Amino acid sequence: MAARAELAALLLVAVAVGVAAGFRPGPPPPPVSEDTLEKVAASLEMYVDLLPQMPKVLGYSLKSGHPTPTHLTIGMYQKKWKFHRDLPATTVFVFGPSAESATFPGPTIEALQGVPLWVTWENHLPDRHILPWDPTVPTAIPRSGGVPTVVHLHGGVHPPQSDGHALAWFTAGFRERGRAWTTPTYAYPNAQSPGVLWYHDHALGLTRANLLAGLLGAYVLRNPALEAPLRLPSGDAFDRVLILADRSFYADGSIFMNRTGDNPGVHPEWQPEYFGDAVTVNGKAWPFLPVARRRYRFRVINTSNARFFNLSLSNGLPFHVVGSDTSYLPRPVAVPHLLVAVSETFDVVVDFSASATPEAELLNTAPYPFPDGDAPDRLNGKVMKFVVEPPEKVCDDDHSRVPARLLDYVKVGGEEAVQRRYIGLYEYEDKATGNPTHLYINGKRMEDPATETPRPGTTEVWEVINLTEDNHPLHLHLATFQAVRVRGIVGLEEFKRCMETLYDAVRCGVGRHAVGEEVAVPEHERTWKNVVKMPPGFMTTVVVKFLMVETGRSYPFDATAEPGYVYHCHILDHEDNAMTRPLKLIK
Ligand SMILES: *[C@@H]1O[C@H](CO)[C@@H](O)[C@H](O)[C@H]1NC(C)=O
Ligand SMILES: *[C@@H]1O[C@H](CO)[C@@H](O)[C@H](O)[C@H]1NC(C)=O
Ligand SMILES: *[C@@H]1O[C@H](CO)[C@@H](O)[C@H](O)[C@H]1NC(C)=O
Ligand SMILES: CC(=O)N[C@H]1CO[C@H](CO)[C@@H](O)[C@@H]1O
Ligand SMILES: [Cu+2]
Repeated sequence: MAARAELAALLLVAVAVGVAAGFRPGPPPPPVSEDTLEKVAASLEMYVDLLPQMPKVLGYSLKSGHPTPTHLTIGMYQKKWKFHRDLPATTVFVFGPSAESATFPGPTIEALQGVPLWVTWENHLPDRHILPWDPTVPTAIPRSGGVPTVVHLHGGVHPPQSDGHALAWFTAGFRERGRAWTTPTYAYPNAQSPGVLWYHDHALGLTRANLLAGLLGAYVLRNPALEAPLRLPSGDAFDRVLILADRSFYADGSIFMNRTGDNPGVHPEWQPEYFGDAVTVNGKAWPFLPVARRRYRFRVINTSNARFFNLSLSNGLPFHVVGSDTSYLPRPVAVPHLLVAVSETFDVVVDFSASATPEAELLNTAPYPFPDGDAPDRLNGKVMKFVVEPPEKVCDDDHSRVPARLLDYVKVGGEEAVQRRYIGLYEYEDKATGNPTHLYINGKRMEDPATETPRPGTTEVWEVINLTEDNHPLHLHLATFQAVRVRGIVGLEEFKRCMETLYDAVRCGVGRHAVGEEVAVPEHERTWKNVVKMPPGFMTTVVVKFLMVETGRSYPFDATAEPGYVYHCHILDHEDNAMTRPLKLIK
């Protein structure tokens, strides 16, 4: 098979480069079994650590009360972090204004719509990685050691030079730089509407390891003039970011990442999906938060490598979803449970005044891998606990509300689309083991020339066809998009065989095949998103806007500059190997 021969050649090159480059693995880990890892997680008593509030860094300065643009320097440091009262401190890679103040997750950057922010991201990481990585997946491998990193602001609408292209990586002191590197200082115009974004590492082939190590943090964009009239719960105590991440730990506190690939002959270390036994929120395993009998706003960000969360509250309180990814919904939608894909975010209000119980556990029921994998167990089926004040302490100074209407953006439309593209998601298996070896989009590698080349200011329709067994959360940089139709594929085997030969949806008769069962897009996902879940065996039609959805106008910067953007699956283990393609806007 051509793809296989090509892959083998690629691997040989990667291994040769790795060896020649003095590829430095971390120190060998102690041997460990799945049982031991589960025991470590099970030994951690739930709900003993208070949910941390990450430090806030202002992305603007207040000169005589007037917000003005500012320039921040945020570094990446190796340090120790306590994930649980009873777990020894863990070595992590984390963001912070200084080594002392760096946290897991990093500080929450608060920016204002219309006030640009510059950030110089500095790499202060040591020569060796604390986690395994695999030189046989396309990877940034510096000649002189060090940990390559580059920062992507997820959900950000910003110029390509500031997008954190996978090949714009750099090592400590900018000693070595990837070939797409252009600048140490990133510009965030903050022209887009208010919402929750998050920043994280995006280095070629290392994203899964760098995020597992802790290189991630929240970025909240606000617009008081627009948002204050909504009267959603506000202020640091009542408007909180919840960053979910699953991790497995060795008994000595170190983060566990399996060093043995499922197909060690092909990829000695790469595994198709990372699932941790412990669920952490804001850097603590199963924390608790005392809450008053009033409304709270939670901005839930799923930063797990591969775990989906199907969240619900044990006392039956609903989530009033007010936004998803970086956009508000037109009106709130109350749901009893919330399915959060990797890197997807939901902005919800919970009203604890209605709680019939003194406690509310945040539970997870999503199978892993999603949707056909194992059911969550007594460990990863729990996320955190809210401890509700007694009923006699009803809070009468809660002036917040769940408003009837939120914010509006340009209509989804779709008729104005200038281009229809078919995007096929493929997984390749090792014939002998049946285990996945790699995943591609449209059968193409990341380094193959860009085929998705939209023009700024336009709308396109993308038909995303899942030919694998997983649900892949697709993420586009720069653009926002939303699913308008999810249709089953009939005659799947025939269609799949054809697609794996021709890689051409039209010639494979997509019109005949994508006529199956139609699944409704949930109401709370009908807004401008930057991650859309792509269920397997379905063709999902998405309308993609390469423009500002607030105004319908094109971008206030040159989106066609080098090095361009990317789009990819946000299961990090897939993204790294190599479900990623360039997204190059053209004039
Ligand atoms: C690591 O992966 C290998 C290969 O899939 C597997 O046999 C082993 O059980 C895994 N180890 C743990 C601790 O999960
Ligand atoms: C999420 O869990 C609830 C039960 O808590 C279940 O009814 C629902 O079907 C689940 N959603 C998905 C998408 O699996
Ligand atoms: C986070 O997203 C990843 C990828 O979609 C998914 O595998 C994981 O389950 C999600 N976790 C949460 C907490 O939503
Ligand atoms: C869960 C699901 O529907 N998975 C499907 C994804 O697509 C592949 C091939 O198209 C099917 O085999 C899976 O069943
Ligand atoms: Cu994927």
